[in-house]
Order: sequence, then C-alpha cells, then structure tokens
Amino acid sequence: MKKVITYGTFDLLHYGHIRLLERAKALGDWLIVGVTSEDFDKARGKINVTETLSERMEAVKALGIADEVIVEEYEGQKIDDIKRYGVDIFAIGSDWRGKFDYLKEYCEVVYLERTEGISSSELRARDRLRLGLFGNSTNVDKIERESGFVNGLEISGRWSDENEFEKLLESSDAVYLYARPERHYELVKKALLSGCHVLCETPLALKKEDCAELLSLAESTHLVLMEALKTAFSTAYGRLLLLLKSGKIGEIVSVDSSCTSMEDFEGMTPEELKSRFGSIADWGPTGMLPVFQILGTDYEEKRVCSKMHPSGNGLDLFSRIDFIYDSAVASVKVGKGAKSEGELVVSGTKGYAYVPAPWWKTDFFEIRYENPAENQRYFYQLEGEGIRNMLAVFFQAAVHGMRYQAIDARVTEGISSVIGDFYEGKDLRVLGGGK
Ligand code: C2G
Repeated sequence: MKKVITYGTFDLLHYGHIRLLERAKALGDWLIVGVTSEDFDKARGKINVTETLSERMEAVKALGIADEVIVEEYEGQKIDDIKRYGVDIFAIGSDWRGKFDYLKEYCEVVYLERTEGISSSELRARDRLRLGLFGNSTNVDKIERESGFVNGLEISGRWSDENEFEKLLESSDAVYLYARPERHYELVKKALLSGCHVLCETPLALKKEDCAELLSLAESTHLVLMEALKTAFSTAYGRLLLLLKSGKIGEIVSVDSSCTSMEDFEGMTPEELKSRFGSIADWGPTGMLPVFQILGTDYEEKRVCSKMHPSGNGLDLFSRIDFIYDSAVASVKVGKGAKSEGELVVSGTKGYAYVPAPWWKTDFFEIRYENPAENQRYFYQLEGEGIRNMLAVFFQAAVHGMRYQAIDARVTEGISSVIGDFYEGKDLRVLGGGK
C-alpha cells in the first residue's frame, strides 16, 4: 500500500485545499493529512487563523478524502511522521517548491500546482475592520506597524486632537485609544455610543464603577472593549499563568514584579512635564497584571510609596505598590526616573517562577526548585511584543464575535482603582518630601 502524507492549516477550507487533497490522494492508496495546531501556526508566524484546530480537523475529515487526520505540532515533525507511518510520498502545494527537498532523504517529495485565485488570506480579508488610531506616542506607531500583519485590519487614519475625535469615529469601525488616563472614560464612552469597537490603553478608567459601566455598555451594545495591555497576549506569559494555576510551584506566597524605563525629565519645562506620564501611569498596569491575575483583586491592604519629581506636579519618578492578601503578599516596582531589574518572580511553597528582564515582553521563563536539576525552562515565540497577537484577538472578537477574554473585568477594575487612588493621594506615602 502506497502511503501519501500532506500538511496544512486548512483555515476556512476552500476548493484550493480540496483540489490539493484530491490530487495528493490520487498519488497513492492511503492519505494522511497533518493539520497544524494553533501553537505551531503561531510559532511559524501565522497569527490570523480564524478557525480552531478542531474545527479545521473536522472540516478536513468531513470531506472524506483523507484516510487519517493527525495534528502537526512541532518543527521537524514531518520527518518523525514519515518514519513512523512508513510514508512513501510527501505532497504539498507548489508555493512550497524547494522548501521540503530535505525530506527526499526519507521519501519521494511531490510539489502539486497550487490553485490560482483563491486563498485563506483572501477569504479572511473579505472581513474588514477599519481601525482609527488616536494618540501621539510610539505605542501608536507600534500599533500601526503591527496592524499590517493582521489580514483585514485596515488603518483608517491617525488623529491626536480631541476636537477631531468625531471625525475618527465616523470613518472607523473600531478605535485604538492612547490618551491621558483621565481622558479614557469619556473617550471610550463616546466611541462605544457611536458604535465603534474600542481597544484602549490601560487603565480603562480611574474608578472601578466607571470601568464596570464601560464594560457593561460594551456588552449591551454588542461591541468589543479591550484593554491594550500587550503582555496579557504574550504566549509565554499566558502559559506561565496556566502552569502556576496547575500547582507547579505549590501554593503561591508572593508575586514580585518590576518594570522600569528611564526618561530624561531634566530641563523639561513645566508644560512639557505636565504632558509626561509618571511611573504608575505608565508602568502600573503592566506591573499589577500578574499580581491580580495570580492572586486576584481581593487584597486586604495596599500601600504605595512614591518618590516624586521635585517640580510638584504629581509625576512619580519611582513607586512601589505593596499588597497584602490573606495568605500571600505582592510588590510592584515601577520607575521612569529610577532603574531596577525588570524581572518577575512568583514564589511558591514548592518552588518559584523566574521571568528575566524585560519580563513583560519575554519569550522565556524558568520554573526553579531547591534542587536545580529539577528546573524547567520554557520558550515560546513572541511576535511584535505581544501587540500582533493582541490585534489579531481584537480583530477576531470584533469581526467574528470570538469570545476571548485575556484580562477579566475584575483585573481591569482592580488596575483602574489603584491608579485612581494614586491620583487622589489615597494609601500614598511620599518619600523624602515633595508632593
Ligand atoms: N493550497 C493550494 N491552493 C490554494 C491554497 C492552498 O493548492 N489556492 C495548498 C497549499 O499549497 C498547501 C495546502 O493547500 O499544500 C494547505 O494550505 P494552507 O492551509 O495554506 O497551509 P500551509 O501554510 O501551506 O501549510 O509545514 C507546511 C504547512 O503545514 C503547509
């Protein structure tokens, strides 16, 4: 019996795929089809896949052309499969010509002509989302750049003047918002009320109640409202949370995160200083994200210690936020006028998780134990600091109604209320004088 194998994502199955599978089957007596897993696709840079692995596998099975459908999960698996299944022919579309010649050592390699005029990318791009960008910052530049990797996501323009916000809303289906935190609530509300999906920089608002109101407004208007906290969308960070929840380091006793980036405030005029973000506004949400996602938001005590800029305009050069829970503690260090090691350490009763600097855009972490021989290292692909993945998730949610909550409402509300309190001077101790 002649065995043939082929691989693909088979997203939004179309006649190009079907013709390929028919011709592959005709090359032998038994056809094995490898369907790529979500992780494997992400690792090879395919972030726009619309359907889940099981949907894609079901669609391939339903055609009745394949005799066996398997999952392709890792780089190099093709060699393993060819040996394991005793494959005679490896078949693939001509867009891959030459790329799989290395398999000739194990079996015959056949490139089949690709069908012109149809592709999954084109089908996906039929669903468009016009994203208007609001704000003036390198964050906006990054969003603009990364949006180019998401099929169907079009930038409708870039604005930074609030007087032109209406214009932005008129020409967009969705808005990315970068503004001072105190402006978020109003702008998000305006956008939702004009029927736009919103991707808003964090914090969403400065009060728990305002966050809750915005989230419920989004729900009742069937719009997507997402907090643009890119770290929450990084694969390594997401996997770390899952490992911790599964008890890998025992009971968690502390979460310590630190995020700093120096900004030169010297020589700035009071006006310029006013337009700058302090440490808590800039880094607080990222720093608090793992604390609230791991320990929850029901802390019993909170204290913020800040070193302020001498100008007296409330800009914190450095802050430490401490939380005390019933059975754990947490500490978040943020700095724009002070430097520290940007690492994340989660300590547990059996071991600890260590994420090296800069932990908020990492592709790696380690689980460490008393006996170093038991340590485990984990590596994941990180594209565009997590922003690419965040935009893909936002797009899927807005266009296909896919529900994927990377950050739950309580975390969003928790972050907002800590920052709101800081602005009001609540639970705040100013170090070395100053205001
Ligand atoms: N295909 C085709 N004609 C099209 C579109 C796709 O013949 N118009 C073929 C591709 O060449 C491939 C198969 O259909 O052989 C599946 O295509 P995709 O789902 O796009 O998967 P791809 O990224 O090509 O995955 O490691 C190799 C991958 O697993 C192949």
